[in-house]
Amino acid sequence: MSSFFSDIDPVRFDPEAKGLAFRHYDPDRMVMGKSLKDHLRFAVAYWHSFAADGSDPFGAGTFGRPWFGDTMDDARRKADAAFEMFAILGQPFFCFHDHDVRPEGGSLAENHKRLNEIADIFEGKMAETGTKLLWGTANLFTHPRFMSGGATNPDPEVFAWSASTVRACMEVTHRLNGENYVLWGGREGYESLLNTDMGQELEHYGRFLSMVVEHKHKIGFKGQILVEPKPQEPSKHQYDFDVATVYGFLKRFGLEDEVKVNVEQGHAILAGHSFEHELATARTLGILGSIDMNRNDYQSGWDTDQFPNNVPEVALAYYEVLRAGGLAPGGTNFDAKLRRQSTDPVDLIAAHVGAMDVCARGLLAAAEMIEDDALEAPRRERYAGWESDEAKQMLGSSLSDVADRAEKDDVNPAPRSGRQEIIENIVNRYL
Ligand code: XUL
Ligand code: CO
Repeated sequence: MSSFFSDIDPVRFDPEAKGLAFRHYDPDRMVMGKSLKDHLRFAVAYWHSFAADGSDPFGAGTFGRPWFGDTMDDARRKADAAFEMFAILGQPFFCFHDHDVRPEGGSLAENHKRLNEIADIFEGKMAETGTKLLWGTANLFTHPRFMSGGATNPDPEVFAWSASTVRACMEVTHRLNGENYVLWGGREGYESLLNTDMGQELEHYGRFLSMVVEHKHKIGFKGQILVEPKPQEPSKHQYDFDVATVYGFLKRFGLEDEVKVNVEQGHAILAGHSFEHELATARTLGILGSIDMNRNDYQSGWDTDQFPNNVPEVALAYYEVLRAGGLAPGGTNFDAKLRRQSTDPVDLIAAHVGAMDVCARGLLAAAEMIEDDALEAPRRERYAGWESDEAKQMLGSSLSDVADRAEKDDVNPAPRSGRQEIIENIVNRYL
């Protein structure tokens, strides 16, 4: 067993504690008929916590973990450290890409063999500890073969390689009882329109996603298939730009009842939206699947993947989640990484503990607003005019019928306040 976190005790809920403790996240606390643990369904992202090395475009890695290397022994040591951390945090879910958990082999067959060997280890540790898999995914973006995309690569052999990789990852996710399978198309997009056939790439992408859905049914995988929108980075333009774009794409290929979205805070900000806008869009369209919780820096303009620490923002995000009926079978995956100067084991634990507390505070505030009808009462009042039969009838009639009625009654509506500041003041009482 790895002793990477050996001097760190399991973290408990203790609002009065001086050291490392949950001050707000009491997993068993009941809110709106469910425990906080079941509402939030926290997951650790294997890539950021155990594979990231702290490098940035200007500097080398700073983390120097004892499992860094490209042998299967390193991969086993990494798995030991990961499950050690899950125990300290109270057995959250976890998420992984194939590339995070096993070293790259020289062929598809070798990659799949290695992935399955690590999955055997995960299977044993999951049965022992109770940690579950929120989702699995394939990394179709790091290796140079994917530099022009996976499913949208101009080279059909890369399309084929991607199909084999995704099939292996889906089947491992299924074997580990993963509750979702995610596709994030970081390289499914373009660098330059000058050398890109966008129409053909979109066709291929649609077909690829349809194949994934067909395979899900073929193997009896009951989890959700999720696409994770992001507008750019690493590609200049990604086809899954934001939730609305993904919905249009799903409609086009007839997949809107089969595929949902995994919405990430930082990606929403990169797309020029707020997190709650993206969540509200997904809720309204009926495709909210899961969330990647993190925080983007508002000045830098790139995807910084910091741990969340802004309670007002997180509260509005969970407000949308609760309005959508909750996250399950999705969850709250911390797609977040340590700053490169945070090099100690305890930094990794503290980052998750703080983030779990921030999410708990946000969810508690959101639940209270819902239970008090604090936002829905004024919202209902604002739209109350639409409750009348006359108003409802308009929606079933023609433009001329509505226009004739407006002219006959000589309607002349007076502006009514939207009361934004009053409602913002109401929200502030809950934070
Ligand atoms: C990249 C990102 C990915 C996905 C999984 O920005 O968010 O880590 O969550 O591939
Ligand atoms: Co993500």
